[in-house]
Amino acid sequence: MGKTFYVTTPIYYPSDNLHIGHTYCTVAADAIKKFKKLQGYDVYMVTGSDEHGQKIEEKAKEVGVSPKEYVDKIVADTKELWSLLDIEYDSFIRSTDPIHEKNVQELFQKLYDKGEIYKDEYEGFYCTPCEAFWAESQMDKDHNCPDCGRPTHMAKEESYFFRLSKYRDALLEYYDNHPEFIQPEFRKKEMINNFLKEGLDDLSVTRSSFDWGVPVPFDKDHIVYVWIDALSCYLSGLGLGTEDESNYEKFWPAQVHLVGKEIMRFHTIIWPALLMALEIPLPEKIFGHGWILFDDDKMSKSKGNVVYPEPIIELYGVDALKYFLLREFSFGNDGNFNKEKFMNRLNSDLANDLGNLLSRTVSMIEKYCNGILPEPGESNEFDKDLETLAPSIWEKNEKAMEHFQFSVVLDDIWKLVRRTNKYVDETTPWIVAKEGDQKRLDTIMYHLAESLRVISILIYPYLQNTAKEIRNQLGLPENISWEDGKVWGLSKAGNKITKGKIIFPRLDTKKEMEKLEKANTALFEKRMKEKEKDMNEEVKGKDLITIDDFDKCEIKVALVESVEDHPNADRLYILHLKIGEEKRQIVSSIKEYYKPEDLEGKKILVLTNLKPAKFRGVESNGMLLAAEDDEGNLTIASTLEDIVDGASLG
Ligand code: ME8
Repeated sequence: MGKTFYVTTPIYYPSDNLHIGHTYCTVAADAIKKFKKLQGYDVYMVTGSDEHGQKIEEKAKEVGVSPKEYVDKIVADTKELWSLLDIEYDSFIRSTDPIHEKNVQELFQKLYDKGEIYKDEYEGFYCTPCEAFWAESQMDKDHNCPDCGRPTHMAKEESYFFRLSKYRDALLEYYDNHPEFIQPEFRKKEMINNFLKEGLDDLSVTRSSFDWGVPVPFDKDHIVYVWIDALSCYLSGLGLGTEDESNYEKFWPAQVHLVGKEIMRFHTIIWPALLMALEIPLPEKIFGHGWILFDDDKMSKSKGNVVYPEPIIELYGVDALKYFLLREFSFGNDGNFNKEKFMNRLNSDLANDLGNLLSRTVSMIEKYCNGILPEPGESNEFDKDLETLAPSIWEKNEKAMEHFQFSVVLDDIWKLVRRTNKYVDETTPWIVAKEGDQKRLDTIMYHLAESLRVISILIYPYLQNTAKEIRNQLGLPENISWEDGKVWGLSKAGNKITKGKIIFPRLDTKKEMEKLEKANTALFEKRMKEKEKDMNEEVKGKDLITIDDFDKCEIKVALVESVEDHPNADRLYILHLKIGEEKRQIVSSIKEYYKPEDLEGKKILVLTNLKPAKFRGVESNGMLLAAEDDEGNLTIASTLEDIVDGASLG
């Protein structure tokens, strides 16, 4: 069996459309998948959606749809986004997938049967968005959640508890024996100092205050804590519990879970402890990356600073976004998103360096060699320099990718891109052409094309489309082999070179920044409006009644036998009615519209099962029906043809 590699993204909450921060992690996981695949690994990638929990339940309630309906739309948008970005995931696990819900129940039952879970009562500070209880000692003086920084509130509930406390020493020992388990290294220190040093409390692993979750199999009043539900998606995503568990057997344990820094605690403490309790092997590595900030602040809808990936992709392409995300930020640390930085990267690295290198190479080969890749002649020192540099990059790339240092990887590749551009300036082919030295010209052209061939292999995991386009223009086969990037001289003389599109046009930074801002705001507003529309439909829905509601009203035809003035009110009449066998009186404010003789002997419609009420001391038993327009004209409702009093409406 070949080498396997299992990589996961977090299982995102579909509480809102995903933004550039979520895209970051998924693009990184995808780059790892493509890189490892190129290296010959059998790779499996799981992503998905974490659909249960109070936060989603509340969001759905806000717009008046069921939680499942609410998440379905966002999950569809998410899948579309991943497809737009050519994300090669193998499985998209939804925590509402029935097979996953079954797995959660079975894992929970197993923990309970083993005595790892027990029932007790919990009182403490609760963070609704994180669905976590916190001890006083873990919070700041304002009782804000140590994970997300939002306020907590006091909550008390009966709960099942996982014996997390008993795993503290085992975890520390595991970290010692597996120094690469938590990456980057400084995150391990954070986990130990912030959580493990003081000792661990047992973990509340059920909720009874809301319903949207997987029920505890033996106690239907409780649902399973959303984090057990979410984390075990990494197992369900491999097909655990299905008829064919071969992928689970083949790929578990994972080589790496990529997660944002704020969920490291769940992945480096709770998840391994649960796996230890379940006697399931632990993942090899948890990598905690930093946040993409916006002007040093966390992106959030309420702050209105959310950056969506879709407009960037639409305006500048998938590869521009991927390049920026992976090159600009150092993967383990926080970084600032800034449109100007984005435009600058695009102009300098993509348009000026790579785009320019491709277009001038292809143009020159067309001009000097009739669009056919020539046979190179003898190499001089400049040529030799390139011949050694190009195939040396892979080694650096492999090293940097051991720690997922995408920015280092791309920086090294761009050293080759720039070196090759410099090679053009050094070798001055236009002068060589003037001198008529075709052999030298052939050698230079070959070196340029060959360097681009190597570049096309190196960039493939990060910039797949660009790699393909370069290969296309150079007449290279679509198939890419990592090994081919280690060797100089594999381009075949005689290849047809075809000038294609400009891969990255130069942009007017100022104009484009405005354009991007506008497109992002438009999408933000569109999404807000869609939500409002859902809400309005819900409000309208509230005004509608069912036939059962209508059936509750008893409306009958009544004969007005006599009408008298109310003794204590100028505007009221007392109407004496006969409704079949029954006699009753109602008080009505129609005095200004009708004289008693207009009404006496007439048949009108009356709501007869209305609770009796007193008007200025006189009892009214029912209500006559009348229509009134905006100008205050009023007419009493009656039937079209005559019908016996006591007849029911319906
Ligand atoms: O935490 N910068 O889901 P989530 C970088 N359902 N990354 C960001 C980011 C930003 N500004 N914002 C979000 C959850 N992310 C749980 C996970 S896993 C078993 C359950 C990324 O939708 C980052 O990877 O809140 C973070 O960890 C993830 O989105 C959180 O997504």
